[in-house]
Amino acid sequence: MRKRWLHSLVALGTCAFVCGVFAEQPNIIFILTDDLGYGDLAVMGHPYVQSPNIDRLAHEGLLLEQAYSAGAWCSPSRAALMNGVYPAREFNVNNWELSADRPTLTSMLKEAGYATAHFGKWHMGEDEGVSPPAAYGIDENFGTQSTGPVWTDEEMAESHHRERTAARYVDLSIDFMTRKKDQPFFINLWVHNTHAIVNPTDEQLAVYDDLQVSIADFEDPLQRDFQEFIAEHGNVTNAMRAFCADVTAVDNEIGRLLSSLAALGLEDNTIVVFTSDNGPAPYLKVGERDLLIPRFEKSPKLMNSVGSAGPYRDRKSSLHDGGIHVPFFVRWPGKVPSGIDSSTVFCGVDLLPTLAGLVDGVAAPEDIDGEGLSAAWLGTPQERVTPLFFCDKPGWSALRDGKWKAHLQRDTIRLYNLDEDLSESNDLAGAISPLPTGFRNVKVTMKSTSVRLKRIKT
Ligand SMILES: [Ca+2]
Repeated sequence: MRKRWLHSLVALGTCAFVCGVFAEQPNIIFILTDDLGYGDLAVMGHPYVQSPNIDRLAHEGLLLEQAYSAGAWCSPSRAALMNGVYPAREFNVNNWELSADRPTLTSMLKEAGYATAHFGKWHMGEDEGVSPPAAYGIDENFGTQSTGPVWTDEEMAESHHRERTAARYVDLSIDFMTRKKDQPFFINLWVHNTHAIVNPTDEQLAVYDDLQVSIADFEDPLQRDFQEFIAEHGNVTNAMRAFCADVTAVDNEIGRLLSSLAALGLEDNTIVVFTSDNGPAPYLKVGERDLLIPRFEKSPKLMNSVGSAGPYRDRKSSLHDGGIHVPFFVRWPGKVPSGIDSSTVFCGVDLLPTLAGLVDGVAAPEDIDGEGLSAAWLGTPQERVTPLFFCDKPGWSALRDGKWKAHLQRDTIRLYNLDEDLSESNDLAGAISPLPTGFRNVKVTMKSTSVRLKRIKT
């Protein structure tokens, strides 16, 4: 695991501003996967997955090793990417609607002259009367879990529908950038892979016909998960074949997108960002099957995920790193140096202000939580001004400040040193007194924000 062959970051970016590289507005393609874990790509150390196209993005661009989603599950994470605000501050957990009162990445870019599109899963408001993606400055959109336009019921009933969606979204993206190539454009390509149901076609599955899983190939936290999985299902190989096939399927589609980008002559002036909205999904045990929603009832095993959080503890819905620490790559040839930045702590809330720092005529709102980290993208690692805060449901919040990560659950505080304890297994809260600077008021800080979220919920 973690046998990465990327070389270390070499700072090349010092002339970026001086040389006037922003004279022409860059296009931006933002690829968001769904429930893809930190360890679920070959470049991130997965022992079986074949992901050559996404890996190429990482190799040609910058890999931010300390990158987080702002939420531990889909909706809050996505809202934060769009408006740069912590989910705990104002995300409406009653109807999952993205705030219509704030500027978003797309509305700001549209105002700056960009053609804007969203293709794929939305999941920031789909109830009747909720604002559609078009209300957020998006010129063209198509996908799911919004007030439209979306797939028809007939299309969704087709065999392996979910496994064919990425191809449609990439078709739409290619068509959009072909028509808009003479003006700056922004595309949200938010695919469904690798969210359950993971049910690849025979053709997609054939890549992994010969795969046999050895759980010793994975980090300790996942070995324990797999032992439980095997105890219930007999083996983990079939589920792993399906999961790997789902990653490779979307990788093929991303390869097709990148080839078209190059064929259009747009590769050098396009920022491509790749990440995931949260960690790998948990698998359901026998006693939890009553939680299955109707669409999974016929195939409960397909609800399960064998995605990998690498060395990190827990999975989706957890504020341990396994739920929120995600793969994150940025490619911008000639501007963003290739390599690994292992020190800059980046979060989904930072995407809007960071991109604002790379596009002329766009200024991030002052009252957001994200920090502009464009200098890190251009080759100079940055320290955050404020600690990262996580809270997307009542009763559990977390802070990350440098190497320290603190959790507050109910009245209990736990503290971990991530430099020495990636799996957050050695609680130092009782051993260190006083707490490190920045955490002395941690209870007050986290509780006050948690209380705000609780009020929204009720
Ligand atoms: Ca998700």
